[in-house]
Amino acid sequence: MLATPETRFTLERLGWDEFFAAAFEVHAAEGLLPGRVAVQHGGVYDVYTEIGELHAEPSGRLRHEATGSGELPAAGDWVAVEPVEAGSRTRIQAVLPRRTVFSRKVALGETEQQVVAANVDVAFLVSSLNQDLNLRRLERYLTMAWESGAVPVVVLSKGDLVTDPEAAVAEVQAVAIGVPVHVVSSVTGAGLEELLGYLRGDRTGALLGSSGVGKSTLVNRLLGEELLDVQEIRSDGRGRHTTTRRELVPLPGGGLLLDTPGMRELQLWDAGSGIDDAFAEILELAGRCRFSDCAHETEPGCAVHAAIDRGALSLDRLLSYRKLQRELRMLERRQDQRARSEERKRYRVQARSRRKASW
Ligand SMILES: Nc1nc2c(ncn2[C@@H]2O[C@H](COP(=O)(O)OP(=O)(O)OP(=O)(O)O)[C@@H](O)[C@H]2O)c(=O)[nH]1
Ligand SMILES: [Mg+2]
Ligand SMILES: [Zn+2]
Repeated sequence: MLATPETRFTLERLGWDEFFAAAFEVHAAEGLLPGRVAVQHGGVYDVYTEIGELHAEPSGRLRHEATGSGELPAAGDWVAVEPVEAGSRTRIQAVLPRRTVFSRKVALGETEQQVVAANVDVAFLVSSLNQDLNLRRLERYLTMAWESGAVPVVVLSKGDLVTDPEAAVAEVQAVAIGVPVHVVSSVTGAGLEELLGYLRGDRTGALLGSSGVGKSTLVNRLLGEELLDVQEIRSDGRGRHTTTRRELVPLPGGGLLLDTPGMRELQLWDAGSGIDDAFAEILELAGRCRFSDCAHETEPGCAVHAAIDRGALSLDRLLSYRKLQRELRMLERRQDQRARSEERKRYRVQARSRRKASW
């Protein structure tokens, strides 16, 4: 069911809980309304609220004080808006702290954060079974998912196109250690119930993966007949409904799915511990190397290389780990530089408002 101004959802149905309620208290005191961002298009946001769906723009202050696009609202964010009539335009005054955030770097060589999905509980990492499964790309997604704070689940899509997915599942399991792997098909419906299981209790799942792997088809399928209605002639004969684009959609049976556009390049953003989770077995092996500062190159007594020699670890995986590590170190250095220039910007903004206040 798509939200229209007449469609209202309770906050709980949208994933609201004590964490957000506590963060919202100060805004409630200002008479603001909580809402959750369904999608952003050209600087305007569609926001689900208890009074219906609103169109909102960030207030001048919010825009002004944001030090980067990462601080502006994104799909999945909880925001504080000025209360207005349902269906009309309003302003977003604040973005509530994010419980989880899936970010990437905007493009190679830049240090701008792009928030792909906010407040996601479960990150469905989708790869299609009919194309070449790219394990290295999956490792990248896993690193980002762990870093986001969401729980990763691997989804192998288009199961109807392969007769024996078992080999692919085994390959994936070897790099997605401890992560559930599901084979699904939007054509036959196989495996879809299992995915819904992760969203019980109105949790939010995001679909992440390359273009064409079937993310949007999966959302449509899980939305069921209600969405198909949208593409049919309206009963009052006034022509077609225009299908409104949404990224975050409440599912009929509970829970929400956040569809993301396919990403051509997935540059890491956070230089945190996600990589340690994604490559936990390498870290574990490293703990058994003779030298505590072993670089796993040519050192004697290297447990990582011993594991490669006996076939317990693939060399490709070690190389992939190194590549991501290098990328993160480089990013960290750039972010440090950027942090310093942001500090200066903040200082200027504060100095300006102090001047204003003294007028
Ligand atoms: N055989 C088969 N085809 C599928 C399945 N799911 C999706 N497709 C087809 O795959 C193509 C791409 O599907 P989309 O859902 O648009 O893929 P997407 O991941 O949303 O792509 P982007 O929006 O570009 O990121 C379409 O032609 C779908 O019909 C499936 O389970 N089986
Ligand atoms: Mg899509
Ligand atoms: Zn070593």
